[in-house]
Amino acid sequence: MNTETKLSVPTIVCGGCASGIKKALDKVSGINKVEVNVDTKLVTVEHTEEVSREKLADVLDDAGFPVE
Ligand SMILES: [Cu+2]
Repeated sequence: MNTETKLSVPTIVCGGCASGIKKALDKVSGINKVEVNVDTKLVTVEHTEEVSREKLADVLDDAGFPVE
């Protein structure tokens, strides 16, 4: 089963941020799709139910993009 989680990341300002976020989340197993919207500063992640919102927030935090 796939779940979708949206995370608000205020520090996203450009495409470089977007690819940094995608790169960081790519390393996490159970993630199927990552969309980063630079305008709305929203990260949309499609993932299995084993991946928690906390896990996603931790990964983004470690990559330098704290979740609001
Ligand atoms: Cu950037």
